Amino acid sequence: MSEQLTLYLFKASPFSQKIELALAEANAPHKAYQVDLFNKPEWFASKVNPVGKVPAVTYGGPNVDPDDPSPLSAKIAESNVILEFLADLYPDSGLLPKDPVSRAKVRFFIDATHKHLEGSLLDFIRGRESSENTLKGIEFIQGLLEEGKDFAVGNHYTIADACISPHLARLKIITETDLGRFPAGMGYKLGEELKGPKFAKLMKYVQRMLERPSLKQAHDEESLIAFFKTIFTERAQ
Ligand SMILES: N[C@@H](CCC(=O)N[C@@H](CS)C(=O)NCC(=O)O)C(=O)O
Repeated sequence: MSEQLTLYLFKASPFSQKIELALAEANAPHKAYQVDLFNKPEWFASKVNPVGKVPAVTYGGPNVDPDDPSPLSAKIAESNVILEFLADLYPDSGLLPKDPVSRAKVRFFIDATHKHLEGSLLDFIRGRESSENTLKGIEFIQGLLEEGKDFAVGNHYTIADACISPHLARLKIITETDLGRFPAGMGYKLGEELKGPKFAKLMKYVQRMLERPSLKQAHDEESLIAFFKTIFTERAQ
C-alpha cells in the first residue's frame, strides 16, 4: 500500500487549487481537509504548517484522521514545492517531463508565473495596484507559450499548467463579473484588453486550461463568485 497523503486546503485559495489539479492529473489517492482560514484550528500551525498557510500536505506515517496529524508524517508546504513533490512521487504522471530541457522549461514557467503574474494579479484583485503589472505579466507568460503546443510546455499537462490555471480561472471571473476591490469597471476593462488580437494566443491557452477535466473537478465557479461577493464589499478609489 502506498504512503498516506493528506492535503490541507481552503477551497477559494488559488494556491490550494494548484495542488488539487496536480493530484487529479496524477490520479493520486489522498485525503483532503478543508481548513477554515477565518477560524483556523489551533493544531494546524502547531502540527502541520508553522506559518499557518494552505496548501500543506502530510505524507507517510500512520493513517490518521486529518484533524489529528501524526508527528511521524512529513509536512510539506508552499504550493510550488508541493507541485514538485507530487511530480517526484508520481514520475509516470508526466507532471514533470523526463528530458532535462523540458524540465527546466517547466520550472522556468512556474518561476515566471510566480514573479510576473501571481502577485500582480492578487494585488489588482485586492485593489492595491492597477492592472498594468498584471497585463505585463500576462504578456510575459504569453511569450513563453510555443505556437502549435497545447500546454505551457510541450504537448503534455505538467505542473506548469497546474501552477497557472487557478490564476487564469480567477482572471476569467474578475473580467466577467467585475468582482474585486479594484475601482468599478476595471475588471471589465481588463477583460476587454484581453479580448484583443494581442492576447489571442494566451486566451486560447486559457480556454484549453479551463476545459481540462481536472479544473472542472476542482473549480466551482459559482461558489467562488459567491465567496468573492462576501469578501469584496468595498472598492479602492
Ligand atoms: N506562497 C504560498 C502562499 C500560500 C497562501 O498565501 N495561502 C493563503 C490562502 S490563499 C493562506 O493560507 N492564508 C492564511 C493566512 O495567511 O493566515 C504558497 O504558494 O503556498
